[in-house]
Amino acid sequence: MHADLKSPSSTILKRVRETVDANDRWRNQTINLIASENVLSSAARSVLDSDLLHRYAEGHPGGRYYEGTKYVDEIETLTAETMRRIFRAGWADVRPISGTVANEAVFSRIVPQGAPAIAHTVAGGGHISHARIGSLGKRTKNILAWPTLADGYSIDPAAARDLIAKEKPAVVVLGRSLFLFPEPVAELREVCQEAGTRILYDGAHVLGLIAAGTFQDPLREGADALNGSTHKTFFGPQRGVMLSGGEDEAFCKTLDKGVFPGSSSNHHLFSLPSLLVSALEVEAFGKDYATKTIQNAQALGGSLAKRGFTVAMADQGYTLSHQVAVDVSPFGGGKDVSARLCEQDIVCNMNLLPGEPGKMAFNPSGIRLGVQEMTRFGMGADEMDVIAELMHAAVTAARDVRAEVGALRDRFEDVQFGFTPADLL
Ligand code: DSN
Repeated sequence: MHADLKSPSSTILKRVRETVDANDRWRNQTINLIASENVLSSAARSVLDSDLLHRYAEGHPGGRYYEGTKYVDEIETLTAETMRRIFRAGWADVRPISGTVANEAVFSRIVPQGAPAIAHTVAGGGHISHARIGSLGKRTKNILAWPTLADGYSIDPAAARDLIAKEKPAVVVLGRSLFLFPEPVAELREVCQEAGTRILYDGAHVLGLIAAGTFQDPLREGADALNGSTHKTFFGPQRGVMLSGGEDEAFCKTLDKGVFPGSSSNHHLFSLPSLLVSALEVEAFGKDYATKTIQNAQALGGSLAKRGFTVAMADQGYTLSHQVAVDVSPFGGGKDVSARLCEQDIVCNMNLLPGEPGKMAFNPSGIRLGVQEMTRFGMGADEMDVIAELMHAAVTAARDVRAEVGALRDRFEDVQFGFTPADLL
């Protein structure tokens, strides 16, 4: 049936197609440095559009509340098995539909109302779900900030141990959104055990690096639970995952209840096969990809510094992850600079710098850059240097760089480190 060609709905329908196509065309011409995003392989994309878009599957394979789930049961079982294998985890739940939903599932079950907790502040790079105004804040407002060293970024392990021993928090949250260096999980393990404190490691940003063994190994170092989103350095579709060692069955059962019925019912089945394909890609290509991603982040930091930018944590080599943070206050601050870069087709976000007060969140000094997507398109250190040059030209308004950005992207159009649809046949 065709809509009346003069009706408002027909105009809007046409606009839906136009905007989606325009976004596709534009994003293919941009250098995307948003640190929380990535792109799917052609194989992982090819299984997104299926009948599973329409279906429900509450509970677990073998214990569903709906009939008709025999095929999704198989996919879900294989996905959980693959995740357990990749992370050497005794227990995995692949049902959370995002990292925040995974966090909600943990907080809702292990944090008694009003109990003390320790997490990074948003100014300290923490995620909004760890904050008083976020998911953890629904359980408790008694959220203490991690004490930091003079660099304003690193947790002070001695002061942190004292704080845990004194407050005996229900949970401590490690992992952040501005995530440059590993967290001191091993250093805090013993005091947490003595205090009856659970360690939640939010590995959303660095999940692909953890999978590859190139960052840190939270479950071996002492984290009780490892949560993450599956679409940043772990380059799958937009979902979440919860992992645990599995030795403490009662704890895993508690987490399981936190996912269903605690924080989700159906779990967006259409993207589960895509997660399985992506997880198998992480297993096959993840080490090479993660190694190159970290090298590229360090190269971008060096190339920006060479051009006069102040890159955060320079004395510690800028980063051991996919991210770098840059002080752009001499060029007008993070809000203005990120907007100017976007006008030139270089996409990133404004960000508080380590040590900067939270009240500056809407006009911070910094920008956060993530190289994980450009690395997946096959870029290396030479391209990082070109990106630094284009950013410098854009930020100093030396010239319009959109044509150069587009030309660079034209050379890197195909997603690497993945399978093709033919590999699924
Ligand atoms: N806040 C997002 C980020 O780090 O970009 C993730 O949820």
